[in-house]
Formats: sequence, structure tokens, C-alpha cells
Amino acid sequence: SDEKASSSRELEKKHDDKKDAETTPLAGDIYLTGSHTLAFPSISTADFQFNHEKASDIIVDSVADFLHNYDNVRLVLVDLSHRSNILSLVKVKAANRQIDPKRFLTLVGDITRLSTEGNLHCSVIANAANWRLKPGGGGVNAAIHNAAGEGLEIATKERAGTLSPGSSVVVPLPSSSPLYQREGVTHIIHVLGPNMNPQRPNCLQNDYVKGCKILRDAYSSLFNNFMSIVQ
Ligand code: AR6
Repeated sequence: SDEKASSSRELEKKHDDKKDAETTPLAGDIYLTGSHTLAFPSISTADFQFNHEKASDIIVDSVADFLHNYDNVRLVLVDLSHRSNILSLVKVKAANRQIDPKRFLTLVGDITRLSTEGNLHCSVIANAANWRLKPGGGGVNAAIHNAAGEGLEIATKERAGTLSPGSSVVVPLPSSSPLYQREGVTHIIHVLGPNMNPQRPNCLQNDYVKGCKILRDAYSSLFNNFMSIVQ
């Protein structure tokens, strides 16, 4: 019976070791909790028809700059499909720039289901919004408003009525919101990017000098607003 007891202790010990291995964060990840992670969609590259080569350059530049200036934060670019052109472009360019893959991830998934379906805890998510900050309109804006419920629309109105291209606004999500309860999202940052779609307001008619500047401003506003939440 002694033998039995010792072998069962062995088993318990093994079990504990395994548990430790599973729960101990990697050295570089120790400070990277969900509250230090921002997930964002590629601004302006679907409904707003912004050029993907140019947008991917701007994303990688903006991310590299930001991560150079701040420690202990992590950025995640999300898109819905494995065939996402923008994700492929950004992945290659980020690797070429030797951006730390632990601090900048590209992820296929629904930005409103990162925790439940992507196993990524992330308390701040960005939205590619419209200038009226209204729900609907398709794309990621509709998905986020649908997932968050009308609490988001109300909370947004308290913060801002409209948004100008290249700027962003932080909206704390009410704790009653399904997106808060299910996914642990505490803040939405609405971002308005440059628009190249003639069917939408403020179309830049392929003026990429203006467009690129506005997209850079949009990401820098987004990342600065993210830091204002984290700090
Ligand atoms: N999860 C992750 N990424 C998504 C999701 C999702 N649920 N849905 C779309 N994307 P878009 P824009 C990706 O069109 O080009 C709206 O109607 C999508 O594949 O949402 O900035 C607003 O009201 C793409 O990579 O935003 C504005 O009027 C990215 O999100 C207008 O569209 C952005 O696509 C804004 O256009």
C-alpha cells in the first residue's frame, strides 16, 4: 500500500507539474494581460475601398512606432477570413520589419468573439466607424453594434455626436452590455478612416496624399487613445 501511496503521489506531482507548465506565462508575456491588449480591424480597407498595399504599409509603420515607444502592450490586427489580403500583406511586412510577433499578432476571427472563439482576452477593441457614429452600415461597425447592444449607441452619444476623418473616440462599454459580459470588452474605440468610396460621405476621390495622411492620423489617434485607457 506504501508503494501505491507513493505512486499516487508521483501522479499528483506529475499532474501539478503539468498544471504549472500550462498556467505559467512565457517570460515575455508576463505583463501582457487582456487589459493591455488592443484588437483592431484594418481601418478603411473594405467598405471605404482604401488601397491595401498603402494601408498595410501604414499599419506596419504605425505599429512599429507605437511598440517602440511603449512596453507591456500588445496589438492584434483581426480580419474575418483566412483569405484576407490585408492580413497576408501585413504579416509579411511586419516580419520584414522584425516586429516582435509576441507583441503584434495577426488573427483570423470575429472581433466580437475574440475571447469565446479566439481564446484571446482583450478588453479594448477598435471599430471602423462612420462619421455619424451610427449603428448599422454593414462591416465591423454593424458587427460591434449588434454584439454590444443599444447600450453602446447610448454610451457613444454621451461621448461624441460625430467624428472627423483621422480621429477616434473612446467609449466605455456599460457592464450590462452582452459584449462586456460575454467577451470581457470594457472599451470600444471608434475610429473614422479615410473614405475612397464615392457612395459614402467625404469621398477623397483617390487623393492618396490626403488619404495616407488621414489613415496615419487615424491609427495614431487610436493607439494614443488606447494608451490613455491602459495608463
Ligand atoms: N471582425 C473582424 N473584422 C471584421 C469584421 C468582424 N466582425 N467585420 C468586418 N471586418 P469595414 P471600412 C473587417 O468595411 O472599410 C461601415 O458600414 C473587414 O474585412 O467594416 O473602414 C461603417 O459604418 C475589413 O478588413 O470598414 C462605415 O460607413 C475591416 O474589418 C464604413 O463601413 C474594415 O472593413 C467603414 O468602412
